[in-house]
Amino acid sequence: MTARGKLPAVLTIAGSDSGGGAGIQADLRTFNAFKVYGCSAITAVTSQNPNEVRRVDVLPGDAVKCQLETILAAFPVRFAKSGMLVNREIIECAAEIISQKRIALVVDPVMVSTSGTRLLEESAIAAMKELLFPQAAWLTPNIPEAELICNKKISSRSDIADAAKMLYEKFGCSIILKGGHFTNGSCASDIICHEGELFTLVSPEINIPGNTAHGTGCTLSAALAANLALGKNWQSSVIAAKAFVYGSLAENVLLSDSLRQMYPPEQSFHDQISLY
Ligand code: PXL
Repeated sequence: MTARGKLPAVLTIAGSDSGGGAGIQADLRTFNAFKVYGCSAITAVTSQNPNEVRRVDVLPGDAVKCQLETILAAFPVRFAKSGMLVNREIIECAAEIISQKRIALVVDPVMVSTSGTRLLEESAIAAMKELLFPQAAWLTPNIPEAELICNKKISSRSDIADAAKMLYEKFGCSIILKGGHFTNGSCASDIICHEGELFTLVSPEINIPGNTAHGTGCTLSAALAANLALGKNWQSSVIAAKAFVYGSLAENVLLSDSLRQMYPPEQSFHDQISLY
C-alpha cells in the first residue's frame, strides 16, 4: 500500500514459462508477495519445464501492443518490468508505450534461458540498445548478457565494475550487474552503478539441487519494480529484491522426490544482505 492508501498496479511485459519458474509466472508471484497488483502483457508462450524448453510461440507485435494499451487505458501503472521481448517489433512497441506513458521501467535483458535456448533474436540486441535501454530506469543484466551488450569479455571482479560503469555511461540508467555466474563459493555479489557511483550488493551464496538459477533474474527485476512502486528508495528496493531472491532459494519447495523450485519466503532475509 502506498502512503495514499492505494495498491500500486505494476506491469510485467514478458514471456510465459509453462513450468512456472521464470517469466510472467515468477513476476506475478513476486508482485503478489510484495502486495502490489500485477498486470501482464505476454510476448511469447514457452512450453517448458525445469529441464527443457520444447517450443516457443511468439505473439504478433500488435497483440503485445493491444495488451499494453488495454492495460494502460484502465490501470495507473507508474512502474513496470520487462523480460523476454523476443524481437525488434515487440521491443519497439514496449519502448514506445513506456516512453509515452512515462513509466519507470526495470529492464531484465533476457537473451538466453538457463538451459541454453535463445529467448531474444540476435538482431534484436541492437533494438534493445537503441530503443529500450535509453528508456530504462534500471537495467539488470547477468554477466553473459553484459558481455553481449558491451561486446567485451568479463573475466574478473574489476571487469564487472568496469562493465557496470560502461553500461551506466552508455544508457544513462542505473545498473545491477548480477555476479551469479562468477561466485566465489561463499557469497553472490552484484555490482550496482547508480548515478555513476559503484556499490556492491551481497548475499550468501546458496545452492539448491537442480537448476537453481532458473527464474532468479525474473524474480529480482520483478521484486525491484514492486518495491520501487511501493515508494521505497533505491537502496531499500535493491536490498528487498536481493533478500527476496535469496529467501526464495532458501525456502525452496519440494514438488517431487527430484524436483525443487524457488518459492516466495515466509521469513525476511534482509539481515543476510549487505549494500556498500
Ligand atoms: O530467466 C529468463 C527467462 C525469462 N522468461 C522466460 C523464460 C526464461 C528462462 O527460461 O523461460 C519466459
